[in-house]
Amino acid sequence: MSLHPDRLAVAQMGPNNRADSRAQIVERHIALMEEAASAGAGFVLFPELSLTTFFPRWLIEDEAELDSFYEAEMPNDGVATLFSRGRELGIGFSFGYAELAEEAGARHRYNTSILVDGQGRIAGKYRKVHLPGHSEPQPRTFQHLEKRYFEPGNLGFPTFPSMGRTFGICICNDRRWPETHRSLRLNGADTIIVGYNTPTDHTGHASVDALSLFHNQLSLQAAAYQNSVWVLGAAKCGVEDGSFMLGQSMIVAPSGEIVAQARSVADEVIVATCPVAETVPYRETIFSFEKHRRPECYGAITAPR
Ligand code: CDT
Repeated sequence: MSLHPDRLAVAQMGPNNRADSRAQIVERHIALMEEAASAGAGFVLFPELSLTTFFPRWLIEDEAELDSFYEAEMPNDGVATLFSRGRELGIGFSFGYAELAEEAGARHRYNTSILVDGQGRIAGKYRKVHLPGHSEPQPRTFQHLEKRYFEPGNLGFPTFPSMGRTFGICICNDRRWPETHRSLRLNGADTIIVGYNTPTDHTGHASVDALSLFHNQLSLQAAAYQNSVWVLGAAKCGVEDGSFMLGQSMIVAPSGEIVAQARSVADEVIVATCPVAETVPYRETIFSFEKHRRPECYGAITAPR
């Protein structure tokens, strides 16, 4: 099978219900990875928290039960087959997971995503900076307790040269902030990858909820155009444990145009040819957002709140 480094895939995932076993979920990753490889893709992106259900929708007070959603090491036995199949196929991949880290003798919880190259080596790691939701339960059917279950990422916005391009990773809510994408681009990214779990009933305003799909598309297209980068978005979607999450996974060119988009809210692979060279004209035109920036005027952006 000949995989091309310019061919990139997004593996949108349907729901991971709480009753699904890790083995079943990893099997689905492998089936999607194989489909991406048979379409010639050298890299495939999976969603945020792709190994579990989106557990921040519940208040979980039992520490051991909460721990069961986290990975204390990566890779681990539960994902070994995914890493070995990626190595066999020579395909790189990225997926999100809940990370339980030991730092300076203390336990820390992060919403994390890693980049793995075609040889199965971890080439990069990112911890979500913009955590949405709340830390205390609210009077609502589904919670969004990311602020309770995760600490804000402490790795900044690093980028990772790998597989012939420079990847920048962000996670879900991060995609709504122009600062995320600008930081990644200024740090050298030509390709931004973002996995997400976006419930469509969470803002508290029906008129805002009604525009969930539009805002997803707007964020990804603006990020691509305003930073002259490729953007890949991978949803975990459909009805997961009773909560509906939007799909609309897509690949966006540096022009801001959508070049591939999922049509379902289930497991689905989309693929596009994404040459890094296509970022160049957008960096070189009269509109070059890099060359003509005026950071001396942007102090308000980085001033403490
Ligand atoms: N997972 C995640 O970050 N979801 C958010 C929705 C939060 S609504 C409180 C998102 O930006 O899609």
